[in-house]
Amino acid sequence: MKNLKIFIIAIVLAVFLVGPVAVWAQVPVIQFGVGSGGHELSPDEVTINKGEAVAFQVVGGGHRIAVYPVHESTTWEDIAEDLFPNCVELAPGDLDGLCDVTSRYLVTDGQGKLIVDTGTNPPFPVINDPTDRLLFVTGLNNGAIAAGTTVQYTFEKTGRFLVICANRGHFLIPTVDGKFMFGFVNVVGTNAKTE
Ligand SMILES: [Cu+2]
Repeated sequence: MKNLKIFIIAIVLAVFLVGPVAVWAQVPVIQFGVGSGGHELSPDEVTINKGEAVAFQVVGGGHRIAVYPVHESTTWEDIAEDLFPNCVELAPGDLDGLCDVTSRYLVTDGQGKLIVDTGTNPPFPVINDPTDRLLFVTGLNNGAIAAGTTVQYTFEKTGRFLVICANRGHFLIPTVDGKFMFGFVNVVGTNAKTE
């Protein structure tokens, strides 16, 4: 009888101590809008299993979230090279002065496939290319998502996915650190994740 009591107490403790930790560990959080200028993702790349979710925690204002599939070979540079050359460096490290956010940018992946067509502004103040887009989250009338909002999205297919802020200024203009407001989610087959 005493052993049974200890056994039950042990089970209850195990559920309380281990259960919640296991649940929290399943959904990686990407902070959406941190770093220099509040225009970076942190971390800017995560790997999950198919059928698992990522939580985008929106920090600060002005952000919209869009997700597009890209070829698995796609690097950070493959995306940035379609944005960066259109900006003029005002001073060493200061790249955000004369970037042209009104022009049309065609963003291609590691295989040269068109991923995001930004269109021009006007008429597109927000990047709104629906082709192959998996997720598009904005506030009312394409306005900004309220700061403090967490958007959780479950990835049902394996592959590599580009996550951008669909605010033209945030995506197209590099920060003083030379970063842009985009990142990647890698989705691997169930239980193939190595970490
Ligand atoms: Cu943003």
